[in-house]
Order: sequence, then structure tokens, then C-alpha cells
Amino acid sequence: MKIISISAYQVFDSRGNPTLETEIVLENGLRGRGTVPSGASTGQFEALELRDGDAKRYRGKSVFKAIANVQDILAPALQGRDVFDQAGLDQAMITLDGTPNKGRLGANALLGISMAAAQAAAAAQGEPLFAYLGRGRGNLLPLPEIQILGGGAHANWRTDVQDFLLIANGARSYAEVMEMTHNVYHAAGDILKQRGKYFGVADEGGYWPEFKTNEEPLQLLVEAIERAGYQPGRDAAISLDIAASDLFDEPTGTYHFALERKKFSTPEFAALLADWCARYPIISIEDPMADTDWLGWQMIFKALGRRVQIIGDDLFTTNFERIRAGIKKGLANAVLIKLNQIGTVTETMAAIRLTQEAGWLPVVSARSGETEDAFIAHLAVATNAGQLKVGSFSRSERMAKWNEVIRIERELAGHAQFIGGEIFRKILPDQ
Ligand code: 2PG
Ligand code: MG
Repeated sequence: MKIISISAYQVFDSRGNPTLETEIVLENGLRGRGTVPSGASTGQFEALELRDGDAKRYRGKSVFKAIANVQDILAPALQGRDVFDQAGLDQAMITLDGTPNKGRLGANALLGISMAAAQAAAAAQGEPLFAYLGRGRGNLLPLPEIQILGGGAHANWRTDVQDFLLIANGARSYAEVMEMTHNVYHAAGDILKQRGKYFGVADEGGYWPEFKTNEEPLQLLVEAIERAGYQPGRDAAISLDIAASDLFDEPTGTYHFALERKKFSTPEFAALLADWCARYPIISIEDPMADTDWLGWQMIFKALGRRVQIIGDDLFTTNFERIRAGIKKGLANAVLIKLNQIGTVTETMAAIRLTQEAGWLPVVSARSGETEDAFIAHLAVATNAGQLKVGSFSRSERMAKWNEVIRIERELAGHAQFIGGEIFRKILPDQ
């Protein structure tokens, strides 16, 4: 099935920032579209997001150069090729770019095409995207990781810790996760309203009240779980994204909590997180240490790695070589997976496979700047990844993904599988 045309144009993400959408048309007239997300707390090892940097247009954020690269360089090279050859299309784009971080043409230029090709191919095959990408083998509905409170770069630094999330580890079905999350999210909102601390939601849809310390949100989460009628730890547990690269001062090797005017050495920071894990029902921590502080990662993994999921996001940036190095060194037991950190669907799926083959868990993730595109819901099911992180339980760019999993479950009819919190048994012998 030949690709007839590839075009790209500027649309806008959930923060109102420009991003790129790509459309592919096939010889039979069917189409596929891909809309590229964008991070705020981006890792230094991510593939390059090409923005124009012209202060007079869209505050420097327009993506017209990336669009031109699609139209002038990538499209002419790919038109006429077989849309079912996803790996070949992605490799051709990687070769045309020719840099290790997609810095010449822009990872956003490549990813829009890569996603659109998968969508068009699925349409041509007459299959839903998850079935096409998974070659019919994907049927595991993901356990969601859902933000209740936002901080860090997503909430104007109300807290230093970036995300306080909920994992409904006791749920027996995806529907039950939705119900529990709904109940806890709104219970948290009720508590904040009663305390006069309800100020709406931050970039990913979580509340962003003022706190005096980075520990206070943990107490609030436990209260919200209890207020909703659940037992913390057994029914619903806490997950954190520390996004520690943003807190790390490289020259002095210290972590900073600006909110509390506190500094921590690596062992002190590891001890703080271990103490939180001893006192709160925390089941997962993402980026507990900075992406360059590998000794810190080893330290935290030694302390917590048998009972807490330790996820590398900025550490690995969905990069095959970085994940492989992390596996060798035993830095973590899970990998956050983001399409635009690496720039093509093929490389993203290879990163997921590598993670699974090592006996680690992949967590498919959205970005803080998202769109209505629900590609990642399909990716999670296609690869039997088992976990999905999309921000909170409000704002339609978030709900689009949670709702898409409901549609996928219907599509799978009786074949859908849900193992929920059981997934942690694969990596956590002491849970
Ligand atoms: C993260 C993501 C999503 P961003 O750190 O995990 O929450 O944030 O897209 O801003 O990098
Ligand atoms: Mg993160």
C-alpha cells in the first residue's frame, strides 16, 4: 500500500503552544494523522524538538522549520513507499537526518510522520491501531498511574517534587481503576475546598494548592484515599515523579528543595526518599536521582528496588543505548516510555521490548504538553506494556487517553486482560 502524500501543518497543544501535525494519504485514499506532544521537564539526552526560536513569532515556539523539513526533505524521500514497512520508513528518516539526536531535521518532524504512517497502515488494514501495532498479540489493559497533585515544572514550582500520583493497585478491572480514581481525585478536591486551598488544576490536570513542605502532599493523598473509602497501600498506593534532574546542582552535587530552603547530598536525598517510603504507601518512584548521578541511582535502587518500582525517565529518555547501559549497571527496574524522547515508533517499540526482555517494566507515558491524539493508549495495549501514565483525571487531552483504553477494551471484547497491581510481582519480590 503506497504512500501518496505526506503533509505537515501547525496545530496547538494543551498549553496552547504550537506543535506539528502530520497527515499521510495512501493510494486507496485512506489517511492517517499524528500529532506530536511536547515536554516541559525535558531530559538533556532526549532527541531534539525543533522549534524556530524566532522571538517575534509564537514567542519562539513555532515549528515551521520542522514542517519545512517534512515537506521539503522527508516527504519527497518517502512518497511512493509501502506504508506497511514501518521499520523501513523510520530507518529511512533516521538516515536522512544523520545525527544521533535527530538534531538536523527535528525529532518532532520525524515522529509526526512515524505516527501518521502507523495510523494510515492500521486504517488500510482495517484494524484498530493497537491490533496493527501489536500484530494481534496486544491485549493487556494498562494499570494507570494518575496524577492527583501537580508540582515542579508543571505547576510553577508550587512543590519541588513534580508529580504526586495514584496507582489503584487493588482494582480488579480497568473500570474499577476509573471509579477509584474518580473517587480519590474528587475527594482530594473536596478536602482542598474545605481548607480554602482549591485553585483549579495545573498543566496535567492535577490540583496545585500551596504547600509548606514537599511531604504535605503525601499526607493529603493518604487522606484523599481514606476519604474516598479505600485503604491506602492495599487498594490504592502512591507514586511519585521526583524529576530530580530539575533539582540537582551539578557543580556541588546537591539536590535542592527550594520550597523548604533545604539542600541534600546524594546519600541524604536517598535517605529522605527511603524514609518517605517507610512512612507512606509509596509503590513507585520515577527519577529519584538526576540523570547524571548514576551512583545515586545505584544507592536508591539498593535501598528500595525490591519493594518500590524505580522508573527512569530523564535517565533513559527512551533511548535503547541508555536503557541497555542502565540494565547492565542495575540502576532501576522500570523505564518511562515517551515517543518524542526518541522520535520514531519503531525505536519506541524496540525500547519497550528491551525493557521487557530484561525483566523490567515499561511505563508508557504522555508529555505535559499533550493533544487529543490517543496514540499512546494503543501503544500501551499493543506492546502489553502493563502501565500507562497520562497526567491527571481532568482536562480532555488527558481523558482522551483514559477513554481510549475503554474503547480498546470494548474492541477486544472478551479477549482483554487486566492484571492491575499484580504486574509489580514481576519486579518487586518484597511487595
Ligand atoms: C514526566 C513528564 C510527564 P514532561 O516528567 O514524566 O509527566 O513531564 O512531559 O514535562 O517531561
Ligand atoms: Mg518524569
